[in-house]
Amino acid sequence: LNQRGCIVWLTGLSGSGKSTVAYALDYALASRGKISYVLDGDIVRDGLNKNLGFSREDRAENIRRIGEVAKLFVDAGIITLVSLISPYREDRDRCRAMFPAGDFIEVYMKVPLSVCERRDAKGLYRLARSGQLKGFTGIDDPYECPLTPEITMEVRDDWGTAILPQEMAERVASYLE
Ligand code: GGZ
Repeated sequence: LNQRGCIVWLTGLSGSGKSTVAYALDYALASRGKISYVLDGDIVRDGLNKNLGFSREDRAENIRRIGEVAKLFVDAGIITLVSLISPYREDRDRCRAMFPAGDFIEVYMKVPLSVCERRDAKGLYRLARSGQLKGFTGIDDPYECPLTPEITMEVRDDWGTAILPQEMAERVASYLE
């Protein structure tokens, strides 16, 4: 294997583009001959974490388990891409502490709530705003942004031009190189 494992941890609001960037990065790495794998909250919550909801405790457990699974993948030499809202700093930092310094790359998807809400791909923000969905991150549940992420992704560059997911993925891939 011509690579070492490491973990790329994408955090941000629902609709901030974590999974889109994770899969674009998966593709960008594959085209560089690297083996990666996406651990996506949405998918893991369908299987391994089926018994977990969105309370403070359940989110902590969701993140802990995915962190542990990620550790196994990294030990196997895989570039592991984690896509989780992971709204609490404490939970993210506990996962960071499981890896040697430099092996945990936190990517903050810094997308304003208004933008995520306008996208509302699954209609969950609308449900949350109308009170039909309680405890939704960003609406009536907290999101604590990272204080010193390795990489911060914004939706637009300094000239106001939109940054595409593929460009974001390339940026992370270059960082990893
Ligand atoms: C936040 C929720 C909630 C609540 C359901 N709060 O946009 P999505 O739909 O596909 O991504 C969200 C996903 C979040 O799961 P995570 O495992 O990433 O969350 S955490 O890290 O906090 O454990 C959203 C959907 O689940 N969803 N209810 N109340 N997101």
